[in-house]
Amino acid sequence: MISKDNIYATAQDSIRDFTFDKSVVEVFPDMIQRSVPGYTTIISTIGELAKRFHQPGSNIYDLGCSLGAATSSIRRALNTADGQIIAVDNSPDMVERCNIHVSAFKSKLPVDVQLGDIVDTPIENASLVVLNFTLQFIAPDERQALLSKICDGINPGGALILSEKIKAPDPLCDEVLIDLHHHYKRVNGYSELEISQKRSALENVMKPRTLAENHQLLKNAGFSHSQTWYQCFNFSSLIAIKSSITSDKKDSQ
Ligand code: GEK
Repeated sequence: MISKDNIYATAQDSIRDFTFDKSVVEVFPDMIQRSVPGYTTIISTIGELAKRFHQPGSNIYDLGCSLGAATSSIRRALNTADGQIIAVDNSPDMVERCNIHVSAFKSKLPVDVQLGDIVDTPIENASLVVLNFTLQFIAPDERQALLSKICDGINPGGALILSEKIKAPDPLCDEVLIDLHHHYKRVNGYSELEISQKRSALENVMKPRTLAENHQLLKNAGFSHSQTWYQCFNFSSLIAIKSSITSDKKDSQ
């Protein structure tokens, strides 16, 4: 049974910075479903993209895996034992629950769920890396190095799926996107109090950038191709592909 997210339903004297603790883990599937427009579409498309980019014997990384929704989608899509998924999260509560979900899902494709900071996770022999709404929680000045490390660890022809909350470069348009997102949350049953308390809790921990800034980070990292394949309001998902021609990285600089 999915527990309902009512973490911010009652007025709090002071709003603590948002953390992925036990109380969040309990309600996470409901929270992300009611807060992120297109989450279901993005999760199922990650499976489709895994079919396209998986290379036999390679690693697939799910970085900031939470409860393993992207991992499960990939395992549903790839009926193979030839490779493995490495799923990483730095929240011990998430990792503990993710392990339970992974064990309950029967699939040939093995999964190694690791507790760790994705900034320090080695990436090697990767055909697909998934950052599904995780980069936004990494300090802005650490994002370029992380994406460069990911690109270096991806095999030629492999890909990164980068889903992010974004901001619009034009302040008035950004306000429109934020209002549309708040309307989405209201329609999904969140009150004004919940919306505003959650917004305060995320203010210091989630730092969205524009789509153009994210594409630039991908290009600087060495991805020769990138495309926004999904956007609804201020939520987006990008696909970045490492060229199968190894000289491409030098050419694009
Ligand atoms: C999904 N991808 O359902 N290292 C490792 N994990 C981190 C780090 C870090 N430095 N920072 C944050 N996290 C998932 C949803 S949620 C997005 C991802 C959201 C983890 C954090 O613990 C949390 O589990 C996840 O990134 C972000 O497809 O809640 O908006």
